[in-house]
Amino acid sequence: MITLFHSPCSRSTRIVALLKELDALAAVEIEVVTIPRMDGTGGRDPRNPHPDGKVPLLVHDGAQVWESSAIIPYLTELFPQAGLGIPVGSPQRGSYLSWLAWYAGVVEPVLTLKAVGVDHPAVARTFRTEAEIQARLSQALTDGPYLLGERFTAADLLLHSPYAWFGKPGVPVIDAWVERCMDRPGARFAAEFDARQLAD
Ligand SMILES: N[C@@H](CCC(=O)N[C@@H](CS)C(=O)NCC(=O)O)C(=O)O
Repeated sequence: MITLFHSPCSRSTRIVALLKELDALAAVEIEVVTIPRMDGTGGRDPRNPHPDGKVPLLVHDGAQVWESSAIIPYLTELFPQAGLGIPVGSPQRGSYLSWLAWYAGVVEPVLTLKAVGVDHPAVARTFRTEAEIQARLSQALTDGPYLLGERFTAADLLLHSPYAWFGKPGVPVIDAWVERCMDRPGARFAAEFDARQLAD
């Protein structure tokens, strides 16, 4: 049994989008839970077994998988027929894994700290800057519509997601890529799914 612990309009929304892209919605139960929100609403949900009370959390036959950058390759490998991951042996495998790890290790801290107004030289020295993130994405997107070329992969699904929340950065090549990713069936499904949850 596979369960995704999800809270609407959060980082787990991208995992709902991934399940749709993988055609795996029938195989994964989505458990909607509450989380403490930045505006003071919500709260930790006792039904959510995540050690920090966060979402997303995937539980597969009792084993927990946490962190989006782990959950995403876990699911693309469990449901490989959709072709959203890059398999072992492919020349693009290293690049694919690097994008996922770079998201967790660099993109999320830099964009989150910027969003809350933290600006310290040590942050730039350790992680680099938003401008450098944009330069890296722009460089990758000059070779094709997606990070790994012609095909949308789970790396695009993860890497574009902060711009889906915070807004497009105003860099034409990145903005166009974010729009392409937001226009995918997965992103559209997840937005409708969350809107239904919030309306209930
Ligand atoms: N790096 C984690 C971040 C998870 C995370 O911070 N999720 C937020 C929702 S957007 C959360 O659950 N916050 C509740 C809390 O901090 O207690 C991932 O990408 O999966």
